[in-house]
Amino acid sequence: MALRGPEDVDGVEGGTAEPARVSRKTLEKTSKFLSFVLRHKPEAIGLELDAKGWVLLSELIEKAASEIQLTQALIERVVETSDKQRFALSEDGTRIRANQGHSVKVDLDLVPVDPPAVLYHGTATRFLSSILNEGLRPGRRHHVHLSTDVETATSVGQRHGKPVILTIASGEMHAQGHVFFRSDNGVWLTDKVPPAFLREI
Ligand code: HQG
Repeated sequence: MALRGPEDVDGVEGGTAEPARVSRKTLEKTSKFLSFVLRHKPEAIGLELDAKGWVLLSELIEKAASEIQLTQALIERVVETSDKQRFALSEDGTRIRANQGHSVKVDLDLVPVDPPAVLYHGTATRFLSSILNEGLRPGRRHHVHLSTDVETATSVGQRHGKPVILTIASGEMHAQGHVFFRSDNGVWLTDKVPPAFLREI
């Protein structure tokens, strides 16, 4: 569910210790913190992810306490409202993990899937010549991240500077043996994209 604007302050249900309302700013700050510890640096708060990237909410709340005040209701709210569905709760609601984007080693049980004929990657103009030379590389993440639409790719690219969009001949790559995955939140992933399959829009 997308938030409607800075004035959006939907209520948090349940739990007497909970604030009645939580601001968008709090949701964003919490989401960034969760991305940091669940994707990149769990050890920063002495947390250990299991092999599949999950942690107990109770342990996360306790270990994060010196940095940020979390509650179960706030975490659930962040999971629900994340524009990119960055996080998942376990079926019994006791554990959380990031859906993708990790730099720490985790096994997300990704299953190879046939990609659409074309996918998109948004990047910044300053990376373009290097990318057209070397192809797309995963950097510190596990995979190269690709989108099904130009709009998403543009917002991903904007995070790094002036955006530029590349089309990926994913159907052709797949036919030539490259493996694709789709994360639970709909991001397409592959190990690398050689320059021959890239085109600037
Ligand atoms: C670039 C966000 C030079 C690449 C998004 C990108 C995504 C190269 C940057 C997710 C290169 C890496 C990932 C090469 C790639 N030479 N630059 N050969 N190959 N690059 O942040 O794809 O909001 O690690 O183009 O939605 O931007 O965090 O990857 O610009 O799904 O949830 O190196 O992060 O999700 O940057 O974004 P990143 P990304 P969240």
